[in-house]
Amino acid sequence: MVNIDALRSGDRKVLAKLLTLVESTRLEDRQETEQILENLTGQTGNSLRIGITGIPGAGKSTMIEALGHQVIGAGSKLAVLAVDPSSMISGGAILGDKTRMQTLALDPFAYIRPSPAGKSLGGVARRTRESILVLEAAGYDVIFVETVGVGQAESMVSQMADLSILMLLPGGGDDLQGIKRGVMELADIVVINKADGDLQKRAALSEIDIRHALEFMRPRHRGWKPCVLKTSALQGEGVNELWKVILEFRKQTEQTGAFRQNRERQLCDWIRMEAREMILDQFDKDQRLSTADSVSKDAETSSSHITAARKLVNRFFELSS
Ligand SMILES: Nc1nc2c(ncn2[C@@H]2O[C@H](COP(=O)(O)OP(=O)(O)OP(=O)(O)O)[C@@H](O)[C@H]2O)c(=O)[nH]1
Ligand SMILES: [Mg+2]
Repeated sequence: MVNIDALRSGDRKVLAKLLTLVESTRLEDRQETEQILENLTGQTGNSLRIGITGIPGAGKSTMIEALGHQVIGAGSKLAVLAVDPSSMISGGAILGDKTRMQTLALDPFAYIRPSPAGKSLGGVARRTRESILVLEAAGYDVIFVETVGVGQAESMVSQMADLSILMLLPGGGDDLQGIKRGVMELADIVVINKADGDLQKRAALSEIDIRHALEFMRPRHRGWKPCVLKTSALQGEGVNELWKVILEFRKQTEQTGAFRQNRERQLCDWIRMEAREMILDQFDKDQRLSTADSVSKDAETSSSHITAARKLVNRFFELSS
């Protein structure tokens, strides 16, 4: 059993062990994880959860590292969860991140956790959410969830973050780098990174384009209008400003109540998702429903596969009531 007191007092070994447990899909580990999460209730929820998404190489990790030093300098503890949903396909390109955030990885007030490949987006989402809770119980007050943008990933992150940062590269032109409108709509702050050297001019053009595009978008949180910022994570330019905007977001949305509302909505969605998983799990496990005999009997006695499926559902609910 994991020692929760040690977790709270900042024992990194215990933290790593617990995160490994959360990531495990073995049944016994799952049961232990659920027990531990029960015991953590009341000690979670106290962090600022920041999602940061963008194409590979946009500079997400470099930015987190630059912001990280500010966060730690201001007396906070920072954690980074590097989630790579594309690892389901590619085998995990993001794992190099730990080495990229080198100085942060050495800081005793920072904790960086690259996420191993997951089988499904749902599994990755659950694990990331639960890891956030564990990190909060361990006293981390700012948690970054870094993920490569692959369409669904942005929406997954926005379902667990208090605010979402979308990181773009200077593009120019009006195509917005093929960024789909839906992805922009999920951002509270858009950052145009690598606004340095030869790219400065293009970054300025991109900023105009994006500011214009954002004007026509519906804000996600009451009291917050999505904004755009130019940065150079590498040279540390615009990093202070970005942190200020992040704090301003928190202040504004706390004042309007949108911050709390967002958390409540996320919790409700999460509960529904878990419930759905539980139902599916029970359905799949129930031998009485999975025997070919019973299903083929339904098929024989039904006018169509839809009627047969409905019979199966009814039997499931009868058996589980
Ligand atoms: N010129 C310039 N290069 C940058 C800047 N930020 C990051 N880079 C470089 O871009 C490359 C990718 O940076 P990362 O921070 O690893 O990018 P990432 O978005 O985390 O990449 P993935 O995790 O692979 O998706 C590195 O070589 C960085 O040094 C910047 O502001 N300006
Ligand atoms: Mg990265």
